[in-house]
Amino acid sequence: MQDDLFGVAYPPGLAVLRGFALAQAGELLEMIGQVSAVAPFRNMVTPGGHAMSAAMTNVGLGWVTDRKGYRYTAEDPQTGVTWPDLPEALVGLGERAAEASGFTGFRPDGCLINRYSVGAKMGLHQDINEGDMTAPIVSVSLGLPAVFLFGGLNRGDSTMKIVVEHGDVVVWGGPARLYYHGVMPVKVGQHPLTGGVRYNLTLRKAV
Ligand SMILES: O=C(O)CCC(=O)C(=O)O
Repeated sequence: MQDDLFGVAYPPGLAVLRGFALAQAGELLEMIGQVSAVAPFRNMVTPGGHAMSAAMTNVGLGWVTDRKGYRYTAEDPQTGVTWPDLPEALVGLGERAAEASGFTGFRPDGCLINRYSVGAKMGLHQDINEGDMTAPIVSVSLGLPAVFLFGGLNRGDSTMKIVVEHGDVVVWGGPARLYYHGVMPVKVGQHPLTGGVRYNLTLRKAV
């Protein structure tokens, strides 16, 4: 049985695939470098006017936030240019991870790339901007470790703490698709491939 730091069992619909993306990590990091050269990482602003501590960019359909709200766009609002294509290798990784977690037929059309420097975090939130809630979310961790928080359908529900390391993939869908989740502040560290940074690739079926 899979469980969190404190031995709490994962809820139905949540899977943690340890090391699932390890063999592709180098390729993924190279892709992040290429993407960020044309669609730079930036600290987006929430509708409430707060800059997010994780810097973001996208491939495929891109998730964005600004004073106008949260949404998916085909173009990078910063440059007006279409987000870089979602690489087929990333689509394949998402499909295989979803399949291994019991979700068949997942075909992502967008991937948010989060970059966490030391101290960056992500508050508890639900992924609700996607058009197809039958599709799971596939979340790939690279570089420094982090504590991933996974709660329930209500913001105030208790959260489990799951340490996610380089190459781990977390998948949630079905009954857990709308569960609140977040990331605790990333701690100081050095990873041989990313230095003092954590990356997260979140594959979604946006439309
Ligand atoms: O960085 C992570 O592990 C999770 C990212 C996340 O929750 C999101 O992008 O919605």
